[in-house]
Amino acid sequence: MNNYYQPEIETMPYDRLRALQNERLVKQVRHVWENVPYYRQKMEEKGVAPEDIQSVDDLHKLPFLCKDDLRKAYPYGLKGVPLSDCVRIHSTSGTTGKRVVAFYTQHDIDLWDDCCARALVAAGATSEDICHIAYGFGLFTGGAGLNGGSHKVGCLTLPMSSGNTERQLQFMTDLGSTILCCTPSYAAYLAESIHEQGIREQIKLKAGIFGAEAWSEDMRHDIENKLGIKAYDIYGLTETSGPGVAFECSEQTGMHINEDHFIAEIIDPDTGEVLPEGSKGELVFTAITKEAFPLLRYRTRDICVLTRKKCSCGRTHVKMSKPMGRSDDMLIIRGINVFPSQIETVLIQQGYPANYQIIVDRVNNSDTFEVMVEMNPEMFSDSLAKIADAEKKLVEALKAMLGIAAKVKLVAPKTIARSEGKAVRVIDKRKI
Ligand code: DLL
Repeated sequence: MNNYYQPEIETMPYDRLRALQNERLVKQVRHVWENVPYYRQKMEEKGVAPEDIQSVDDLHKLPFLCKDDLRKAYPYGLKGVPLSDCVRIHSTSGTTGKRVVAFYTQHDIDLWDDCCARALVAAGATSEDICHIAYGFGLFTGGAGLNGGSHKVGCLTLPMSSGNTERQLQFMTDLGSTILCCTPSYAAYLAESIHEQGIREQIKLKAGIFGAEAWSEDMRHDIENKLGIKAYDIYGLTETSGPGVAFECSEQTGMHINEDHFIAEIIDPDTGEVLPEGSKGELVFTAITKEAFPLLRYRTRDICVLTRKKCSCGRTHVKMSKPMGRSDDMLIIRGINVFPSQIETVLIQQGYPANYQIIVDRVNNSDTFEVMVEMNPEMFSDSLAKIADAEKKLVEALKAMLGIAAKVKLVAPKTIARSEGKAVRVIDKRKI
């Protein structure tokens, strides 16, 4: 039982943890230098050689990597091993044109599964549990990551994937699922459906592991009350394997970062300067054990705070706060990454002026997504039916680009407020 709690690593004293990180970092920098010409060139441009990196204290000497580098190096430019050693890829959701593609060796998958297993164990999972995974399976990392973790813990694993709520509820009640893994918005939706159908008494859930998008403490309490469970946060990104980079423990005051695999830094997003512990800034990760996609100093764009305050659970790994926002303009709507530039591309392709506004809100714990678009002056005299038709076409084009549905409203020319400085393209009313 609980055989994936790894106290020798998870409660390791700080000095031993640092020694382990130093050793792994030196080895990883050498691996990247020898096998990733794209990053080697970045190091050369900065005048850094592998010998300059002897410990975590030298990390700041290395160049950053950001999403743009990943797009430039797409698809193979940041791969650290021959393709024949890779066993899988995953990819980010809904980005423009080139997606981010991450590669995995079998060893990478094993370590990733370990990280997810730790998250499950921290939420109370044992081999007695029935783990219901309603994150998407496929290119998205959510389903595969928690699936691997659940196997390691020895839970009976239900690889449900997302959607088909009726089937989710049927299995949940018939098989007696005890742990639910999905996005917080889907958890809230499932909770609503359970209430509507009056089947709360037939549900045996005790814990939920929810992540991949921002969610508030209010939302946590709402889900916990409706489902009678404890709801735990989990964090990760495709570029660093997927979920399980960090996870909540029983204290529920931040997520422990798996520091034996990832070194975390907080930087000033404008200057790149490394900030002291406790400062709010952009989270940067260096993966020190990944073989196939070994990213060094990857800028996540997530804004948060790190703390090493003693945790009552006994784990010593640093804790990150819930992400408080992003330092780029990416929105996460119903779990899908959306960039305003994608919407602009669709509008221009369809012959509209780039005068638009995106309005995102959260109603009954579910994201609403509306795009207001100024019509062309010549459309202004069109019949209502013609305008409705044009709106429908835009809805379809946006769905094809983003992978999620938006409500589209065509408005009269010059009705969207102009700004003297940067245009206000996004109104995000969600309270997070
Ligand atoms: O969302 C991986 C994941 C799957 C995490 C399942 C947790 C559970 P991406 O699609 O690459 O990967 O999106 C990564 O999602 O940079 C954050 O902005 C956001 N994000 C992930 N987890 C959380 C969380 C997965 N717990 C991006 N809270 C990240 C807030 C989160 N935002």
